[in-house]
Amino acid sequence: PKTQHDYSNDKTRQRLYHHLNMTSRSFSAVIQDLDEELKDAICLFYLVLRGLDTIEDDMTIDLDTKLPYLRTFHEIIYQKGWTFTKNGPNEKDRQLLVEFDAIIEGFLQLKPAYQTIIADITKRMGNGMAHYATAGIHVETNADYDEYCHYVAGLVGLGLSEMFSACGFESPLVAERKDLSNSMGLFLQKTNIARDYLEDLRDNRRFWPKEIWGQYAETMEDLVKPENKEKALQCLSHMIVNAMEHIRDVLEYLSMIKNPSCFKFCAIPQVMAMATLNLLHSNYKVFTHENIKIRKGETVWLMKESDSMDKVAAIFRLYARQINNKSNSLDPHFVDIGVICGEIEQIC
Ligand code: PS7
Ligand code: MN
Ligand code: MN
Ligand code: MN
Ligand code: MN
Ligand code: MN
Repeated sequence: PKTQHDYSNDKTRQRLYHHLNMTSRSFSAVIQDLDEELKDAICLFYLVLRGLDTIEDDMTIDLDTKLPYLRTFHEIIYQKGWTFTKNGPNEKDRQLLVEFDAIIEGFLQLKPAYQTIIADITKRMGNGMAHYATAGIHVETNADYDEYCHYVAGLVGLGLSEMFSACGFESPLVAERKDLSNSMGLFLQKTNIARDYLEDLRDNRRFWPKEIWGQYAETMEDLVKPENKEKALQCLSHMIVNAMEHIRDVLEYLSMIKNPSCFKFCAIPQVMAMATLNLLHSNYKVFTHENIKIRKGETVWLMKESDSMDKVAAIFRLYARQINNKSNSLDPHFVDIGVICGEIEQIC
């Protein structure tokens, strides 16, 4: 409970949570349920990175303009009054950047320890994004794929773990396990990249590594050709196995988290990713429809159930079984998927 009532501060907060609601479907609720000590810091962490990602995603900004913004975004967040109006009118989160002075104002009111964590992660993410946005540089190998996902999502896991340990809600061990924190982000990002095949390709963005798709087609866009349907589904299974490799780490990380509000915040996006992988597996819609999503009712159920390790483990087991049941025995990844799904049932 607040002891002081500062109305100007309330107005700043109101604007922040307005932007959070406008820019995130899934994160808005879980962030607002965090304990007071972390809520504003994580809300601002989200909004700063959402601003950075909006610049990365905007394919209407030429590279000579985009790359310097990405590389200096960690300095921009200290510049009171800064706004950005150069991005394309159709960019989904344009308004966040147009009113970015509100985010900066909130950021500057955070405890310095949280500001430092956010600025450090923003610097590393922005430079990583700039590297992969550079003309002629693409995600080619599986190592590139892990590196790109580390920049855009693994680093978020590292920063969040530092916040959990810094505020005393979690043991210092959580921040020390950078490997597990990284996997928390990679599992989410790889699921997102598998799902967004068509959307990203339409925007001329290619995140599926050539080391994987090259085993199934001559070019990445060839996967959508009807005559390549079987190969496309095999390639998709390969991407799903690659993502599922992070589940062991995800479950180990979640079993370290003791604070109930941190636990739900961490667990909900992970169970939603697992439900999404189940929806994607053997589903040709990945190559024909954009924006495949789990049902609203399923999301509501997952958000309600994800409040203990036992229940989260049960959810992972449930989807592992469904994924395994859907596998086609002629798929070259039939055995790999069976092994990982079997392992999930063992661990939990
Ligand atoms: C600070 C909560 C909990 C230890 C904006 C949460 C976009 C998958 O690419 O819109 O637009 O299709 O679905 C989130 C680890 C990051 C990783 C990354 C910041 C979990 C900028 C989420 C989120 C670490 C780069 C989803 C990474 O966006 O995708 C905070 C622990 C932002 C987390 C992006 C993707 C997030 C993502 P897209 P989405
Ligand atoms: Mn992006
Ligand atoms: Mn994005
Ligand atoms: Mn995406
Ligand atoms: Mn999205
Ligand atoms: Mn798009």
